[in-house]
Amino acid sequence: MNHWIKGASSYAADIDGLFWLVTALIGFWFIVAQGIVIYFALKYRRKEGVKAAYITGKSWRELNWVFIPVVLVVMCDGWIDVATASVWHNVKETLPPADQKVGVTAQQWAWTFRHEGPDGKLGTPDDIVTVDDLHVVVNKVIHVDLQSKDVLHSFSIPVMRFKQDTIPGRSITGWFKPILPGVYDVQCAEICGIGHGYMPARITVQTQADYDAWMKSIAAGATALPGTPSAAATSPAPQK
Ligand SMILES: [Cu+2]
Repeated sequence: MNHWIKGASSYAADIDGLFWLVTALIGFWFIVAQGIVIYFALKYRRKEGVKAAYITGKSWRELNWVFIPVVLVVMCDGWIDVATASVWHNVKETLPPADQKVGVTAQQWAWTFRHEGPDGKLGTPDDIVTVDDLHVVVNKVIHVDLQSKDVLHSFSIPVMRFKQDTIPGRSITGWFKPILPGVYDVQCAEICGIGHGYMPARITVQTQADYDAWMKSIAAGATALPGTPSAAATSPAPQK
């Protein structure tokens, strides 16, 4: 997976592991099922002088063509469930303490990001507010407080393997820990209107020193959106 989309968060490798497990199991059964269909289609094709037989499917020998694959596939399903449980728990059901909090507001068709200002708190007048330009510090646990102004959007950072819907009227907190500095794509992953394809953003993962320098460079021109304190500061409940 890393060959196509870098894994840049602490849990990216776990998500990729699940992706490959599911792909391998589904791929295996796809090849087996298609192979059997093609084999039988050729083996029992129309032949001169051979009459077609009517198969009732009542004998155990015939029923086993259904039951045995069902049991095997359900076992594979259980395998996926067990492998998924711990990753899901880690990514979606736990919320490690935040090193940095970011407010994310989606709207048709842009992302507004609110960064903690010099006071280290979110939802205060010194917040650094940007549009389509998110900055975070590498190797820090980032809490994102997701809100939407209008319709459903989905906040997706493919390299972080992070994706979470934003829902009008709700405040949803998610987390990721970036481990690779760089500039990466942020996408809306939910059709949200005619401009859906035009709401790309970027995330810059940088060292603390670079982040501080960036903060300083834009602090002079920064503005805070009035009257909308972020819920990230007050509601740490993880969302499933
Ligand atoms: Cu959108």
